[in-house]
Amino acid sequence: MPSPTAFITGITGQDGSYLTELLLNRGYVVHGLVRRASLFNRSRIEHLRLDPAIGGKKLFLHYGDLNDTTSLRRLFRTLQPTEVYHLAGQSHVGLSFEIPEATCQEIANATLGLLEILRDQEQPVRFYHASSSEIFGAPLSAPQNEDSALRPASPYGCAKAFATNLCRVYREAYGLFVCNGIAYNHESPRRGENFVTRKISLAAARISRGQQTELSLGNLDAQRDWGYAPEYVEAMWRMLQQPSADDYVLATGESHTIGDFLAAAFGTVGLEWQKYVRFESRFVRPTEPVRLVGDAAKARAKLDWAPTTKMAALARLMVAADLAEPAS
Ligand code: NAP
Ligand code: F7E
Repeated sequence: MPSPTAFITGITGQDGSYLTELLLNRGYVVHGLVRRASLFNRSRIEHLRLDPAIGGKKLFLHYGDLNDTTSLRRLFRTLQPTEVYHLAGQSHVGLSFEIPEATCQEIANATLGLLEILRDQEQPVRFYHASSSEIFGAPLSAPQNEDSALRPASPYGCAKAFATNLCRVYREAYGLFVCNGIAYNHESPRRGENFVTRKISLAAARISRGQQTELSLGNLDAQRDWGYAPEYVEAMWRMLQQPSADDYVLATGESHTIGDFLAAAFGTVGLEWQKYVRFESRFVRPTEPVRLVGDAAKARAKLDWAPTTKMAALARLMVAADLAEPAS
């Protein structure tokens, strides 16, 4: 049997890097889309690319861009993937208020472009779309599940809601195998440094080493359902192994404030966060989801998936990883 072939958009991102490891471990040949940048943007997968048993043998990177459907179409024709994980896009909710057009172009229109390419494939292809809890934005009730109303509260949430609905329409209209993973926040030591959990874990590590004196943050009362990214990519893979395509909420079911995460992270290094955190209004968003907490009962029942790493353990492991990095 030939190895299954996966194509990942967003392979250089947090989730893309963990998913690549998972797929390689399960015998896949993995192809990833990378975009040209003025500085190399592959640090999260460099250990795989430089492994002589993997790079150029089981893992292949291809230049491209979500905005360039011609080259995406060509890649599909050449690679003939059996599974596509569409993870790429502008992923910062706060920044989506500053660059709304680029955000919507990359998330909404680019997903439409990929779905159109998918329609034209001759071989059967299974497609994962990285949807988000941000589609629920200002929810009418908590916890949210796959049937909750879409009430986005940011340009990012609007774009993800559009793409999520489009995936549903293409699944119904054309019988395509398209799944929405409606993921709540998932974090890790590979999280981008301008997301709140990583900002906090880095600050706790640096302050404890005397390399930083304070941490500027916005709204500390916001609540989030935080899980551990490697566990979430397992669910993405399981979705594409099902007999039929569907949508699944991926969440821990627990909600915590930014203050709770601060306490857990700074507690790891024996510091009181209140002494170091200062408010900075530029980190406050024009609108903010109220209480996002997910009900992952369907994923538990159908995918046999349940996240085990909860907020406090997550904070501890992220601070430990940042402490283990050489001081810079
Ligand atoms: P991430 O770390 O920000 O990674 C985003 C990836 O998209 C990177 O590989 C980035 O490339 C790539 N990308 C962005 N714009 C692109 C473009 N125009 N063309 C090609 N590639 C482009 O995000 P993540 O945390 O791994 O999340 C993966 C996906 O899940 C995203 O779509 C995100 O919106 C969604 N999501 C994430 C969470 C979460 O909590 N992590 C929750 C729900 C949904 P560069 O490396 O070159 O920047
Ligand atoms: O913000 C508050 C901020 O940027 C979390 C993405 O993966 O998950 C992520 O989006 C909360 C918000 O993540 C700062 O206002 C306070 O309430 O870490 P974040 P996010 O916006 O929840 C969803 C599910 C995705 O789909 C996204 O792709 O923290 N907050 N002070 C701050 N946030 C940031 N970034 N920086 C601060 O200084």
